[in-house]
Amino acid sequence: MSSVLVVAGAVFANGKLLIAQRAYPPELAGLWELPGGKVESGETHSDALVRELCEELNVDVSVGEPLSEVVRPREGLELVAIRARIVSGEPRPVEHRALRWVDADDLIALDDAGSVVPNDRAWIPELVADLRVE
Ligand code: DCP
Repeated sequence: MSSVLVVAGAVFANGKLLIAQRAYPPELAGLWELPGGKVESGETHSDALVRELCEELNVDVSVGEPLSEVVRPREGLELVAIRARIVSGEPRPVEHRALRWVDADDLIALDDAGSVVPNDRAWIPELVADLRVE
């Protein structure tokens, strides 16, 4: 049985975190996430994140350290979030409904409102801690 690994980018700039609003599937549409996608065979996590953020945001990123929380919502699915910074390009919502730069309070408010993709909620404490020191 093959398992699916998803990498998601925690992109920081100017003291804020970039989040993206999903357009699909219907049960996730309108909710905010760290942008990313599935690691393809032969790719490292870092390769996959660079490719996904190029495809989804049209930016080049440099990849940093992963968050410590690995999300395993069910057997065969694992999500890893990795810190990244934009090297070139201005992010555009190529596949998402919208993009937003948030500070710690914005992120907490979105979570309290039930507007964060369920799998990504586990990363919020670590993201908030990072934002507080950005
Ligand atoms: N996912 C998530 N949180 C994220 C990113 C993804 O919970 N921050 C989930 C949603 C999907 C799965 O991971 O169930 C794969 O995400 P995408 O659809 O964004 O990934 P791809 O772009 O690789 O998939 P596809 O090309 O199939 O649309």
